[in-house]
Amino acid sequence: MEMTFAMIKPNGVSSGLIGRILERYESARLSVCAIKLHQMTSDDAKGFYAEHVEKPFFGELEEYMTKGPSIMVVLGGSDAIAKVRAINGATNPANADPGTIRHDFAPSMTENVVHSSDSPESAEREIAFWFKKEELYSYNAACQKAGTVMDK
Ligand code: FUP
Repeated sequence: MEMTFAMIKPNGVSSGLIGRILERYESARLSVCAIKLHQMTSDDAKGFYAEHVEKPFFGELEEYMTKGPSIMVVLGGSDAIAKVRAINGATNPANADPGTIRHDFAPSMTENVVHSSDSPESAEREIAFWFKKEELYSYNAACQKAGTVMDK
């Protein structure tokens, strides 16, 4: 079992896609181990996207990510990191396969509706970035590591 961090970005929330997106994750036998609605501040965006702060697209990314609340969610299950990346589709929706969230719902590269961790290291960092230990619940096998993920 593995845990990953996923996010339904502001246009996903404001377009009423929360239910449809979570349905895709849950249908892939992933469990919600933690969840909240949160509007990113500029500091949040700079910290979360630290690797992109110096990139030319960062201004646009920051404006988009801070314009409304996002759903922050920790998903647990077998192969969770790769599964969520596959369900989300390619970063640029123009390259996303039919049936992926970005193909079906994303209008552009910047406003690409969802995010998810790309490695065990980024999952650990991103879960700890958005959640306190007591916000993670270990109620089944898929979320069993939830309570210990931040003990390291
Ligand atoms: P991903 O791992 O799919 O979330 O994508 P990245 O970490 O590479 O990029 C984070 C976000 O920056 C993307 F979701 C969209 C945005 N981005 C751009 O707008 N232009 C780029 O060239 C690269 C990323």
